[in-house]
Amino acid sequence: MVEYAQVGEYDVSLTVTDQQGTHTQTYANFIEVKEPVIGQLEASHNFNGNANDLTGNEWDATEDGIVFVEDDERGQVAEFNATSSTISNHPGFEGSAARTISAWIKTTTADKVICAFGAKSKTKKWSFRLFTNGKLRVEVEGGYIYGSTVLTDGQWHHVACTFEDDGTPDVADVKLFVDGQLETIEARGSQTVNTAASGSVWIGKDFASTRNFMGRMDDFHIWDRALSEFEIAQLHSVALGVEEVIGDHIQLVGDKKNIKIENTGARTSMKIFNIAGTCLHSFDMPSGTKVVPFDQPGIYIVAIYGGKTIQTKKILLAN
Ligand SMILES: [Ca+2]
Ligand SMILES: [Ca+2]
Repeated sequence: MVEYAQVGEYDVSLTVTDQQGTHTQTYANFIEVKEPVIGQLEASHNFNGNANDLTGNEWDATEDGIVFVEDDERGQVAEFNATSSTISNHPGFEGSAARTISAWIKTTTADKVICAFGAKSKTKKWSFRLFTNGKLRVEVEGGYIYGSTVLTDGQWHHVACTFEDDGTPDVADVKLFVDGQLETIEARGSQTVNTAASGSVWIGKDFASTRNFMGRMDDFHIWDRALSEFEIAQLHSVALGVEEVIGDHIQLVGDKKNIKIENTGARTSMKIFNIAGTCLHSFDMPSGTKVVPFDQPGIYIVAIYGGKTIQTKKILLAN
């Protein structure tokens, strides 16, 4: 394995020698070493009995009429009744700042809002919602983009929008995701993204009083960068918790910047990845307890290798 101490581009040379002589071919800038991608999870609301932010960033939300109920599939979730909402202390994003919003939703009612911030004037709004046709939509006032999957089927769906300034920040650049997959875009109406400062993020409402969310919501996340398709797929595919059991013998507990692993079974091997898929730790785990430290809070994926099977769990670490 070759290790690079610094980010940058590196040439690769290949030298072949035989009886005829030696030939070297060099490929310029063949390897690009990038900064590791870090999961900048800004706010995380699991709605387990309250709307507090679990990241430790203290973006707790004010509950305005929502209730917390036990859902058969997802445990404790928030229930919205079309007049309720939640107002996060998170200030949202200004201008063309990168962003990702993700959540689980379950609803039968179209034309409702998942989250919004900014101001109701051209280019200044950010409303992430279900359009009148039940499809996932982002609009900025004067421009929009929407997907092709109807989400008002009364089933749980993972939804996300990501945005990154490509030099010409436009709502047409937004990526939408349903159940971990990039959405096929059905329609877009171009408009600049220049979100106004609003000081808070509304969860379950925007500037139209008829659009308060109706249904259930869980695991609402705000990230200060555009997550990749791979990361969104990870968010969707693996359940998230601060305590998880893997198989009969492995217990994981997320405790601030540590994951504590308890193994009451035989030796096994484990890997821990960040949400971008970079392997951060790889080790054999004998029977006993091990505490694995991390530099920062975020979502980490723990994989246990036993024979031909791999089991994975996602652990949220708070500040
Ligand atoms: Ca929950
Ligand atoms: Ca653009």
